[in-house]
Amino acid sequence: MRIGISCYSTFGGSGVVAAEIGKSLAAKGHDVHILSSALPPRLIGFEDHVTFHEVSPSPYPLFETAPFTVAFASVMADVADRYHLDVIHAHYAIPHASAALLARMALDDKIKIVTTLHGTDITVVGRDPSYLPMVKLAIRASDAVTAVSEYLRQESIKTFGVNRQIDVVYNFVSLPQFDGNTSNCRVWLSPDSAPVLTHISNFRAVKRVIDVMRIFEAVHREHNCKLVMVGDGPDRLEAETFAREKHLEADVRFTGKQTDIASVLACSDVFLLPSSTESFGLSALEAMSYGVPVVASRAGGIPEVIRDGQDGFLAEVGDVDAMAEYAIRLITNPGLRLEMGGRAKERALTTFAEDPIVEQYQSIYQRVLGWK
Ligand code: GMT
Repeated sequence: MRIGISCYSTFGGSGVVAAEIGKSLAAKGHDVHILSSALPPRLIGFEDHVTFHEVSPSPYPLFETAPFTVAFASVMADVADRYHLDVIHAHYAIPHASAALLARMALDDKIKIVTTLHGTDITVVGRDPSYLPMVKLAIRASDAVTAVSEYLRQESIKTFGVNRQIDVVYNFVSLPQFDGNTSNCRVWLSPDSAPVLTHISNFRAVKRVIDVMRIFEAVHREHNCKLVMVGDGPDRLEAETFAREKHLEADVRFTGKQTDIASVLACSDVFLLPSSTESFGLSALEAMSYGVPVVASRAGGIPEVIRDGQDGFLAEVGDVDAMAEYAIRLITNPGLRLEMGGRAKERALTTFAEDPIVEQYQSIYQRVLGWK
């Protein structure tokens, strides 16, 4: 098949998943074209059968902001026409699904559209009146729609009054298994071999990074430990200020955006994800794949990924005391941490393994094309 994949070039979930799906499909021999405003971080390195197309709207004095959706639709239509694409897979409804519908019109409906809903395109920004009608249209008019969790599928139906099939296709983990010597990165992260707590996100409000800091403050009050904060975003400055004001700086490391999260996760002891909502929580799954137990909020799709008490611990959103208690239980019980981490890794590498999930997408493409 000849497949177009549109996504954000983010370090965060939907851009990661889209790029990894593209690489996996290309490895199966499909012709994959990835469209984004910049090269997605996971697309570094040459991948046979993958072509990247940058979407860069031209400015014009009349435009207050360049019409990104129109520019995206134009590139989609042009690439689909020139490379005879069979299907466009739009990741994150805004604006990729709307752009894909425009491109399909430009191509006289000679292409199929699959839209994957990732999270805040439904639960946060998608509800905003300035986007809601177009998200609703995208769900209704796409040839197939998938959601990354059963939670998100139900939220989509509830929020948009959708009465069409929405397939649940989970995210998968596709990080290299760390074969390095973890003692090296431990020296970097924790010279005194103190336990390492880790958080990775885009530091936006939904991630509740100040709860991460408060959890660490509570644990650190009783036990020597380190906190590694990977990523960047609007709440990073507040988190750094918290560390300074609470005199935690010596034991907290803000790395900024990182492509090599394998090294950090391979040397982590507990992963913290206290988000107010997560349709899935890809960062937690990636931690699990390195045998790192997760302390997270019982929100959104997280309970579909982390089995409470088996792969980690879940607490109510905002319950920092409970999350700190769980983190302390894990860092003071190496046996528990190893046992939970082992179950977490087993679950990550089987239930959320790449091949079966990519084959689900492949099957959906064939279904909408009438090829099966
Ligand atoms: O919606 C966002 O905050 C961004 C989005 C992304 O592009 O990272 O995250 C969503 O998609 C990820 C990949 O499917 C999921 O793992 C995240 O849970 C989801 N974020 C939220 O639902 C808040």
